[in-house]
Amino acid sequence: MRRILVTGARGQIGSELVPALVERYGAENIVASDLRLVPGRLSSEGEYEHLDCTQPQQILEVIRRRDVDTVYHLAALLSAVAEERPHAAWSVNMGGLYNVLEAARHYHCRVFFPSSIGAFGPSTPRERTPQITIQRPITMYGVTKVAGELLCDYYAGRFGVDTRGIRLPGLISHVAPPGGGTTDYAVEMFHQAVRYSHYTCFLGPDTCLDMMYMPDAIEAMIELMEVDAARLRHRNAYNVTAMSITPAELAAEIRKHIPDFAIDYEVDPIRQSIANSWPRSLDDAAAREDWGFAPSFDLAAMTKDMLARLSEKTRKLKRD
Ligand code: NAD
Ligand code: AKB
Repeated sequence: MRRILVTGARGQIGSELVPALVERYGAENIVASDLRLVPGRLSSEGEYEHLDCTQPQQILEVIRRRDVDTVYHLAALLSAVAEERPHAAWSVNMGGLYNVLEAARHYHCRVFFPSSIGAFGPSTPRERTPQITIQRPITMYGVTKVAGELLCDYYAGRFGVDTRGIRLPGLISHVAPPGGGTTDYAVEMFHQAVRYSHYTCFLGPDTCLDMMYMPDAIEAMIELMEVDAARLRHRNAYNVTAMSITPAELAAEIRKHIPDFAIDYEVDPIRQSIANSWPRSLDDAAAREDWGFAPSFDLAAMTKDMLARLSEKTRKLKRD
């Protein structure tokens, strides 16, 4: 049985990863942690620790005291926030990862590291971006993701730490809001469509980016950490994707369910330039071949499910 620590657990991914881990391994084996204080703990959340990943002693202490053998290291600043606060992004994204890897080396833990499509840059082939290719990102977020991939590989090769990672696309979800990324538009569009039948998008209509529905991302993270290491030709990190879509295509899909949904565009030059430097579609053949990655939700299935769940949430709020 594993004892798992999740850092950054109050964020968009952690809010769904922690309950999934609790369901699979039992609440007594999961320790959620974040910089954010939690007012009350839910049984679906396992144990909770207030933990700042930039503080090495805190990580060491929690891992020792909780007898942790696996860390899902989610704490980070996302692309748009990182561009606004590059120094803080370096400190949290690189400093935090270094501290986690050092603690993992000391206590023989396995580490999951989520890289991103942000680990690529404008000189990367943008269509069907290969698993191994040019990685020269032009954002601080991307710099920390490439350096993070390399650092994880280094700890695996040099110290034998079992590090594994995936390059996640933009994640679409309905449980927790996204934390300040370039792909946040997709989540915002759903919320605004359900509430107001209208959305003003900060990326242009034809900006094509990879996306994935959260249940597929959670499944992929858990699967990758469970697979026999001998099957992994790559460690940090595997390309994964479920759909490559533009804001206009997402709006058209939403309109199939909400016919009066309207979208207009007020392009934010910073986030648009970040998006323009990222791939339009990833080649995830290596993940499919090595550990059986196979997402269940395409654009149509994801849209149907998102709208159903958000509508239910809205009805519940009105009732309460
Ligand atoms: P998020 O911004 O929603 O959550 C990050 C969490 O980290 C927050 O709860 C925040 O309080 C916490 N945090 C910030 N600084 C911290 C610190 N010093 N110590 C401890 N916790 C701290 O992010 P997310 O979307 O859940 O992403 C998690 C990871 O997945 C990140 O590494 C991100 O780069 C990566 N990722 C996310 C996406 C996506 O679309 N959500 C896509 C690709 C990669
Ligand atoms: C962001 O937009 O910053 C994230 C990501 C794709 O890494 N959602």
